[in-house]
Amino acid sequence: MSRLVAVSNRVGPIRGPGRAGGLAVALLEALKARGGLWFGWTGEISEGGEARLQYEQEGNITAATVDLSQIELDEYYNGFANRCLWPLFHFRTDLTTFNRRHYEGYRLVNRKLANLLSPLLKPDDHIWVHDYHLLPFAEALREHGASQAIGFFLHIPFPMTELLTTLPQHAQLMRGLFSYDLLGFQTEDDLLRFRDYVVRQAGGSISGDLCTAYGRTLVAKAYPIGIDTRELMKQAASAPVRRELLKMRDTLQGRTQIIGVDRLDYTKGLPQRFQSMLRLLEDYPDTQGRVELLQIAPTSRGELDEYTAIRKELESLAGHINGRFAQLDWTPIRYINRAVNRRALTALYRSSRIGLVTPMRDGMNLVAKEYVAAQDPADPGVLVLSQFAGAARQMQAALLVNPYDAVAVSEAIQTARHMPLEERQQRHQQLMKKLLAEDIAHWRESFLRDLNSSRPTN
Ligand code: ADQ
Repeated sequence: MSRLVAVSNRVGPIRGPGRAGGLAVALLEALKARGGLWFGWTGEISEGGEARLQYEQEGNITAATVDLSQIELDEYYNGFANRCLWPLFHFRTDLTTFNRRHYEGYRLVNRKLANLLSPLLKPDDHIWVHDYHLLPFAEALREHGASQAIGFFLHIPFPMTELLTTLPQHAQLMRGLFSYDLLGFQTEDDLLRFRDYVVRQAGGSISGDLCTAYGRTLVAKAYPIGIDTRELMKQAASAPVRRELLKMRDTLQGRTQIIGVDRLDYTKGLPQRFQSMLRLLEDYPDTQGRVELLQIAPTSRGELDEYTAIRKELESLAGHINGRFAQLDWTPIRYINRAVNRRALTALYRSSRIGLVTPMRDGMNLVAKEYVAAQDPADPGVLVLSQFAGAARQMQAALLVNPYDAVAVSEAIQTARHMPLEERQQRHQQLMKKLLAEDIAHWRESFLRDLNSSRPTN
C-alpha cells in the first residue's frame, strides 16, 4: 500500500491525548490506521535561523516539522491565513484584511514547506494536504517535479463566488488549486459554490465529479468529516466517566445543564448564544434557578485583535447576565475560558440535557457529533444545532435553529427541555445511524480511495 504523507499547518502531538482542534484529532486517526509521514510547522518560532527539519517517531508515524520565523508567522499564519482567508471563507468580509505583503508571505511559506518536503517524497506516496493555510502547496510541490497523487481537504466552508472575488488574488489561488488531483469539501453546498466559481468565473466546465479549468482536470467531491463514534460511545459508558458523572450530578442538584464547547472564535456565535440565554431567562421565568449554560471556550489565536475583542465581549455579556439573574446558589452562565481533557468533556456532554451548538458559519462542527455520541441511548439529551453548521446536513433530526434569531434559539431550548423521552430517543437513534455510518474511518477511507484512483492523465 502507498505511504500516506499528511501535510497540515500544525503537526501533532503524535503521542498522548490530542489537543483542542478538530483537524489535529482527525488527522492522527487517519495516520494511525495506515502509517506514514506527517509534515508541517512545529508551532515554534526561531530567530531567523536556517530551515531545519525536526523528526519524531511514534509507532508507524513519523512527524517531520520545521520552525517558522516571526515574520513568516505574522504574514502567513496570523496575516493571510487567519485575517484574510478565515473570515472571508466564513462569509465575514467585514473582518477580512487584504494585504499584499501577507499574501506574498503566505506564498513564500508554502514554497519553503514544499522545498523541505520534496526530498522526503517517494514516487508512489499519496499526499494529503489539509486546510486553508496550504491552498498553493500542490502548485509549489509540482514546481519541484512532484508527480504523485496530491489531494486537498478544506475543513472550513468554501465561499460563494461573489465573496471570493473580493479577494484580489482569487484567480491565482484558484488556479493553484488545480495542481491538486482531488479536492474534498465538507458539504455539497461548499462543493456547489466551488463549481459555480469554476464555471462562472474561471470559464471551466463540469462533468460528473470532474472539474476542468486552467487546462487541468481534477475530481471535486464532498466528504463530510466524522468522529470516532464507537470509541466515544465506549468512553461515555466507561467506569471513569460514570464516576465523573456522579460527581457532576451532585453539583447540578436537579438543574438542567446546557453545554457549549467551542474554540473562542467569532464564527462560533458565542455572544449570540449568550443573548439567546438572556431571552430564555426573560421570556420563560421558570428557567431562573433551574437552567444553566456551561460554556467552555478556550482562547485561540489570542494574538489577533478580533479574538481579544470577542473575549472581552463575552466576559462582559456573561457578567451582565449573571449580575442580573444569579441567585445565591445558582449562576445562569458558567463560562470557562480553557480546554478540558477528553474524559471530563465526555462526562460533561453526557451530563447535559441540552447541547447548544450555534455557530454563525462552520465547515462541519465536530462538537455537535461528539455531544450526540456521548449520550445515554436510554435517556438521551437533545442537540440544538445551527442550520449554518456543515453538520446540519447530516443531522436533520436535531432541533435546527437560525443562530441570528435569539427568540427561535430560546424557543428551541424550551422545546428541548420539555421533549418527551420517546421523542428524544427517536431523534437520538436517527442521529446515531448517520454518525455510525459516516464516521471518521468512513471519511478517511472514502477520501483516500478516491485519491488512489484520482491521478488523471493531464
Ligand atoms: P474547529 O473550528 O476547531 O475545527 P470543531 O469541529 O468543533 O471546530 O472541532 C473542535 C474540536 O476541539 C472538537 O473535537 C472538540 O471536542 C475539541 N474542543 C473544542 N473545545 C474544547 C475544549 N474546551 N476542551 C477540549 N476540547 C475542545 C475546524 C472547522 C470545523 C470542522 C473541523 C474538522 O472549523 O468546522 O468540523 O475543523 O474538519
